[in-house]
Amino acid sequence: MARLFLINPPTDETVRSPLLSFMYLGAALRRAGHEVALLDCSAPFAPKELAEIVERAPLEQGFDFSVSGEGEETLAELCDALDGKRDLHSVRSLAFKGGLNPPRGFLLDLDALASPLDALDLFDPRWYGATKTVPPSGLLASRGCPAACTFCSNNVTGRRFRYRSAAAIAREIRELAARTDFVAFSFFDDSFAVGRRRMLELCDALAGLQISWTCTAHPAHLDRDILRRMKQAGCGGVDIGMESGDPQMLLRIGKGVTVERVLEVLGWAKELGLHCMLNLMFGWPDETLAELQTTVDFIEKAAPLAAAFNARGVLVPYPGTQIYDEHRARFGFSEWWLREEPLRYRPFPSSWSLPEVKRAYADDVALERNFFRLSPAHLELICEGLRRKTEATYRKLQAPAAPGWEPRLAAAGAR
Ligand code: B12
Ligand code: SF4
Repeated sequence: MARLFLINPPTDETVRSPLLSFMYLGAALRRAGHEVALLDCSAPFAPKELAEIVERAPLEQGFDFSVSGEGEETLAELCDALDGKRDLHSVRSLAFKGGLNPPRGFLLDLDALASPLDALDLFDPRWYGATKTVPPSGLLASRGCPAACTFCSNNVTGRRFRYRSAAAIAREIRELAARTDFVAFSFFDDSFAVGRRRMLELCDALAGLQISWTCTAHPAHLDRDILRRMKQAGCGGVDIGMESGDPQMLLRIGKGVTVERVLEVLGWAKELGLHCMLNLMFGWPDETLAELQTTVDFIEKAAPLAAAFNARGVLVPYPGTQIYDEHRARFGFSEWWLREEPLRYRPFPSSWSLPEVKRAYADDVALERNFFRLSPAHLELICEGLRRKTEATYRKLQAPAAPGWEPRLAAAGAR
């Protein structure tokens, strides 16, 4: 048996609920017979100072192993190898000094994973300012996304779509409701609504559970009927990724959706009382001022239908994306994350005042970094786009909510 201490490092923005990745990893390690403890330093009241962390887990600088991709099997096998039960070279997706083992591929049978709830007791409620078990703010119904947006960095979960059975998800929700005050959550899936038959089964299983949830979905997978079923199953809001309001740019970034479709989806969602957050990004490589202006103008066009717009949204060329590979040499940002200071997004607002919302919506460190060497005119127009997203969202927050609509701000977000 190996003894593990998982540490989630402190983050500028605090995270107020147990980390889903550590729940999956902790549960997998326990099932494999290892002993686990953890510390979520991103929680508001968790120890954050190095001295306090070292007191719990004697730390040395550096690392001996690196795990790539989904970690459940690899980490458990690494522990077995450290216990002398298997050869290090047999642990796929593991790298170490003198060894780079082949990748294991994506985990295919998600229902076979140990339940993440088996590790919920490892999170101390006091880290989150609570006295009893805090439920996670997100669950997973699937991993992966079949789309191929050129800017998306979902390397860990990848393009291969895998999903859990509807019954297993409903069971997990029932168990959480029995163990905690669990009433609302987000599905953290890359792309929630893939597969019509799957969606209908899942909505049937969720209906009647007395829960409220949100998700992120691709507009191509949403129609009026699916949205209606989602609403009946407790869905309160959907984040949809559009990213550009310009038809040519939508093709260039491989978004796989048209402007007309997005407007239709927004209209259906509004009709049904679903809070639809529209995600738009700015600063694509070689984006012309006219293309950028089209997106900025689109904000006003979508505003009567969308319930909110995402905060920030200036493109970052993350490693592993097509945009990074194609443009890194020309713009000189190869391995920027090793050579430059980390991008430190400033914390999101906790107050609903207009100045705070404005500050947070426009406060995009990627604009200052200017990866794609945009001209001053581009930068000014992007600022105008950020302002318009803020104002349109703030107007919505101020307006009396339609039945079923809950005002909420875009989280720091996945895109
Ligand atoms: C929820 C979420 C957030 C939440 C996190 C809240 C919380 N309590 O978890 C918030 C809103 C804070 C957030 C913020 C950001 N996010 Co985010 N987020 C996600 C999201 C939707 C789900 C994460 C999740 O729980 N996945 C489920 C778990 C099971 O998977 P996992 O986390 O990948 O963990 C597995 C492996 O990574 C690995 N693993 C993880 N930890 C460890 C540790 C060890 C020791 C080992 C061996 C293995 C291992 O094993 C795990 C199990 O298989 C993902 C997209 C996605 N579907 O994964 C994006 C995602 C991770 N986010 C992303 C981004 C870009 C951001 C932001 C930078 C956005 C921004 N511009 O501000 C910030 C960064 C915040 C930070 N300080 O790091 C990108 C990451 C891109 C990249 N390559 O770095 C993703 C992939 C979305 C995307 N497609 O672009 N995010
Ligand atoms: S941005 Fe969204 S739709 Fe596009 S590949 Fe990534 S997860 Fe899929």
